[in-house]
Amino acid sequence: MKLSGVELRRIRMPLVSPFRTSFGTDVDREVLLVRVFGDEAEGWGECVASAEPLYSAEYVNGAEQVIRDHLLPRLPADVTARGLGAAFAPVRGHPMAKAAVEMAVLDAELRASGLSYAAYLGATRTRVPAGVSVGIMDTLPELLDAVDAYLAQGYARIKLKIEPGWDLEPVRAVRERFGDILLQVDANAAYTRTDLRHLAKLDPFDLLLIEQPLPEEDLLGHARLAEALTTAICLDESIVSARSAADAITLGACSIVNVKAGRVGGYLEARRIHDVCVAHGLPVWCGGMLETGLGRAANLAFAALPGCTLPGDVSASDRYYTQDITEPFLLRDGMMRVPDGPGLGVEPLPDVLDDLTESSDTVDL
Ligand code: OSB
Ligand code: MG
Repeated sequence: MKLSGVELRRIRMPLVSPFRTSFGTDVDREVLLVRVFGDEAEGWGECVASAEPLYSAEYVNGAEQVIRDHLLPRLPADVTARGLGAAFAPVRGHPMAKAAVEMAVLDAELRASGLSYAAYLGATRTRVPAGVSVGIMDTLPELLDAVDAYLAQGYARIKLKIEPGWDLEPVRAVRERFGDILLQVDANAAYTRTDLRHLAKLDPFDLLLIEQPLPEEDLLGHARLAEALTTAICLDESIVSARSAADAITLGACSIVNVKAGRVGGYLEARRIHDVCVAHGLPVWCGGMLETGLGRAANLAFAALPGCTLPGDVSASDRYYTQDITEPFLLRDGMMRVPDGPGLGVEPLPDVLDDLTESSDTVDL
């Protein structure tokens, strides 16, 4: 497809409540949207980079600059999503920036051909179970109230964010109060190899998994932890490509993988990671980065792949935002519907988008 221009639009979305992790607290999301103008169709992409480089090295201002100065100039005259990997390969890193462009190009391509993201990726389900990620709270009663409300809404799985000082007690409290629910934890790399014996104290709570306990680079540490714990180790930040997934699996660093397209450079690489995991017999699940309805649509398509056998961080729009930029995604019987229209199957609501927009700039190609 030939592109005439690319719009880079910045919006600010207030979160319904502050979201605290081991690396920081978010009260809103500063989102970079990428809109490609193709001769056959338009397409939308969402960049999942946060305002600050705390989850990974990327951040939204940097991603915008990389897209403008280094990725858009490398777009070939005739663009295909499949060709972007090679076109962008000379630019080191910046997977979230690359993924946002790929998402928009793929959306345009699929809208033109009438195929949905789900069909293109190879999804096998029309609905997927929804998990919810619960931030660190000031007190245990607040946490129990939050979990209670999510369970009442029907969420199929609870993920507690943990950090040193907020781990055993919240897990114990949630287990004691709610019994035999699907429960897992996410440390966002807040521990070190010296915490091995402390983390083993999570074993009696029968968690589905512990996500990314150690730093991104510490594959060997995760492998040692996996030997010492009965709880399954799941990697998020450490898995940056299909190759790193294969290496982590071979090393025994994880037995479950969280896949986020933004973290790995796009949905095509995400699909390859899914396939590597399936080939090794590992369960996969779709992670989240507090996406708007655009990113959520694509994540739901991914979450419907056959290897995504655990509930993903694909919650309803109202878990994040009072007003989403698309028609809201709803939770029904603990499940989310997978969009089946062409491309992402959803579009931004123009008035809402304009209200939330802080800046917009169209780059002519
Ligand atoms: O580690 O999975 C994570 C949000 C922002 C950055 C990192 C993570 C998260 C979440 C929220 O856990 C997942 C979601 O519901 O989008
Ligand atoms: Mg995580």
